[in-house]
Amino acid sequence: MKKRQFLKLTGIMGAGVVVAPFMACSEASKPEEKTGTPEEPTAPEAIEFTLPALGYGFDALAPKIDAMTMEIHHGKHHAGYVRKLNAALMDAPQYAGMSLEEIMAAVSADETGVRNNGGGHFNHSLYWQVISPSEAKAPTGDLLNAINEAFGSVEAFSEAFFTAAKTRFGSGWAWLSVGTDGKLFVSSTPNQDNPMMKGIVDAPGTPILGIDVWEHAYYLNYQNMRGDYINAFMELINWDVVAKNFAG
Ligand code: MN3
Repeated sequence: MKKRQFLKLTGIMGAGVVVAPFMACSEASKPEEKTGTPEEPTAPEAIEFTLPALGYGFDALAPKIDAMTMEIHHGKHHAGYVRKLNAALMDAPQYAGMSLEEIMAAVSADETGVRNNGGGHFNHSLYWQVISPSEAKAPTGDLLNAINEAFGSVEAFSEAFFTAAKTRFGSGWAWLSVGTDGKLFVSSTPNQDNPMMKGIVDAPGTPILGIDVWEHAYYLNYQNMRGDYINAFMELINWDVVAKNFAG
């Protein structure tokens, strides 16, 4: 934010031809000094989100999700959301000091930069975790009980989740979330929206499992066969992580 305000200021100074030449000269020299120090970590209003490490190899989920898809998805798509979120927050000082979760809860529909890129960062951070390599291939314990209570059976949950992901028109996500009543529910959202965005979505809640159904998540391996990707994803789900999200 400081840098952008500074550039605006120097733009005005540059346009002001009435200022004395020595002033214009000294102002013009400052942007070069600034570019020598790209990081300003000590600025109190600086909000810098970072790309979380994947925590496992790009090929760890192959062949269900191939290494190139993982590398591009994490290193290009997710990284891009983080970068653009940080840029959007430079113009949104009302979010200073907030966690990503707090920003999601507060963002409004017309704040497209924070909505799309904050959502992109939140959603992908969850996505990498819930498909991390694991031996836990089915829900157990309290989570199993909650699934049975909400859906009747794991099979019925799987069908609801699959359908939500398959029928999401265009780009978006499908979710398993804990609702405000404490019960589990399945929903889907367009683009990078998520159930945390209580000012935007129809069904607010805390997502504990999410599948990305943007084509970039599966097209290299599955082309137009979104259903095959969803089935592969569901076989990859790390139910230990989902249970931890549920408990948290
Ligand atoms: Mn994605």
